[in-house]
Amino acid sequence: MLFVDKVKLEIKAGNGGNGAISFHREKYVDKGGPAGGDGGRGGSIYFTSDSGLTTLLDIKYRRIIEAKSGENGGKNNMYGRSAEDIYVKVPVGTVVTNLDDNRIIADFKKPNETKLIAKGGRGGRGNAKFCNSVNQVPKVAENGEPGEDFNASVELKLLADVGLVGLPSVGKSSIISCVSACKPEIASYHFTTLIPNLGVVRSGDDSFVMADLPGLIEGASQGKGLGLQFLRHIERCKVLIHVVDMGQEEGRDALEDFRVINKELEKYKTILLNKPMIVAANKMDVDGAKENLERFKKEFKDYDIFPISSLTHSGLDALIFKANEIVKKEKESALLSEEDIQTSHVYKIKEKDKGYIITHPSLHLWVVSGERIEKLYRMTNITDDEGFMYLISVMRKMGIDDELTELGAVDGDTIKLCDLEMDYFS
Ligand SMILES: Nc1nc2c(ncn2[C@@H]2O[C@H](COP(=O)(O)OP(=O)(O)OP(=O)(O)O)[C@@H](O)[C@H]2O)c(=O)[nH]1
Ligand SMILES: [Mg+2]
Repeated sequence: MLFVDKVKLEIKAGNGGNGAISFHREKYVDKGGPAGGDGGRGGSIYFTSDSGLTTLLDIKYRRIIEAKSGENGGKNNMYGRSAEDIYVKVPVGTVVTNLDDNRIIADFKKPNETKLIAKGGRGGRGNAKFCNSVNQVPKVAENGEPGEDFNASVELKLLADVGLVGLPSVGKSSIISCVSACKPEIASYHFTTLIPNLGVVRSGDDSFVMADLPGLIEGASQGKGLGLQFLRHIERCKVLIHVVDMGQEEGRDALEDFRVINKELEKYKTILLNKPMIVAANKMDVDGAKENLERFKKEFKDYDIFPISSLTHSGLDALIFKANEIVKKEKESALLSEEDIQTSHVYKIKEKDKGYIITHPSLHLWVVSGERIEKLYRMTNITDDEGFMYLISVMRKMGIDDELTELGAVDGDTIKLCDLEMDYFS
């Protein structure tokens, strides 16, 4: 069974602080050295999977998750303070996709995994860092690197590992409410549960997803009651816990109940009956339950039977321990087949990225774009001549000048980089 919950929002990591341009001013020193400090790092955004959560409610109504920017660098080599990182808790089964390029950024399969979702920008270097043997008084500093910023879809995809099956009112919802944070409606009338409920169950260091399903009745495989619609979901569970009412307060017979449900499962698809099944003999607190259990055990010797009471909470640990054991085993064999598939992956060798692209949209116009060059531009403080010269020199080093000449750019042509327009001179 797949339960999907989806939230769309913007994720914005903090920008790096700008580097400072400043010089030492000391009374008896003629020309002080450069002393502009670096900007601080912008805050990053991390998600952590938490087995205590089962929904995306915590972030459902947020438009944006945003981290603060780093502080700007200061005089006297003062570093700007870095911003704090943000940690957001999400349930196991959460998948984060960058909607701008449709890339899956993170897929949380286990509890307590922490993954970087958006990286904060690096702080810009202050002018002290630009001092070298040629330029002793650099008037250039970097702006902070922008933090990653994108639209994301955060989806919760829970696949039930264990399904609770049984007749109405045998106590399926009561069990899930005892062993997980899921709190469905519980009542003495039949078909209290109309839609499946999912809960995350912890067992030692492991956790698995349990589904509380609507009750099945005789004829469910033919569409009677609510059964049919959900039988299909049971197919995807790894383990079934068949809940039987040993109290028999409704005048039913536990043995007969068990046969009826198994027959419906088999009629729907034999594969359902071939799934690992354990029996939860519920309502053991009721008078006469022990006698029924003895009869049941004699009749169904091949099954693992766990006497429990969701009223007194007895026997639940052993049941969950066993269910977890089987889930783990099933997951391991599923993992093996996943690995088989992965070996057939084709790995692409990444082409060496030169960091820019030149296009020539009209006669005297050349446009330079690309992630690396645009980032350099955004990070260079070009309000100052020296900053501008720095940008030009890096562009030259990257080979942009040579390539423009090769492509046929002539003196006086316009070179456009983001919102900056420059004249070309060879
Ligand atoms: N005495 C006793 N009563 C129980 C126990 N477990 C559940 N009940 C009662 O049995 C009734 C039905 O419980 P539910 O958990 O709603 O049963 P269900 O199997 O989810 O029922 P549907 O959703 O209708 O299929 C409720 O009145 C519960 O309080 C138990 O261990 N002992
Ligand atoms: Mg129920």
